[in-house]
Amino acid sequence: MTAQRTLVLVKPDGVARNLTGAILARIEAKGYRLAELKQVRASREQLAAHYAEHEGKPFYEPLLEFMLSGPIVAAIFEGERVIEGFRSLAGTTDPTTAAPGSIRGDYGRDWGQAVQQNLVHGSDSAESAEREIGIWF
Ligand code: DAT
Ligand code: MG
Repeated sequence: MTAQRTLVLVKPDGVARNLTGAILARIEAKGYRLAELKQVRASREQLAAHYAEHEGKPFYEPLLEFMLSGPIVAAIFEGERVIEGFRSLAGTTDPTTAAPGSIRGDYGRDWGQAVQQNLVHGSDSAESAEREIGIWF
């Protein structure tokens, strides 16, 4: 069996704050293998596919606007249980209260736009990972 894969996005806030290297270094330091990496400007179509589960929610449009606001770094990381491992490393969705020691907990907070600016995305299941990898790579 090949190692599990996950899609990681460094969102526009992380790229704009020059935190891409620090974030990727933490994932590598935990032991996951960087398999693919690129910087992209997302299209609305890509984001609509990526965030399809959130369509219709009050934060959906602001979320897409934020994700369109600047470059994104997309990566595929590999390793045993990388999906749950990266979600743990990322921390909970709200960066204000995400645990210190996590990426969101250490680098993020509320800047006045709710929880949108939380630095990273990570797939939440094997099915999501394969679907999302197809959208970005
Ligand atoms: P996660 O990114 O932790 O998997 P999610 O899939 O529930 O969280 O939501 C996707 C993104 O949408 C999240 O990273 C930030 C934004 N978001 C989620 N809930 C929100 C809310 N209540 N208000 C504003 N933005 C929200
Ligand atoms: Mg999610």
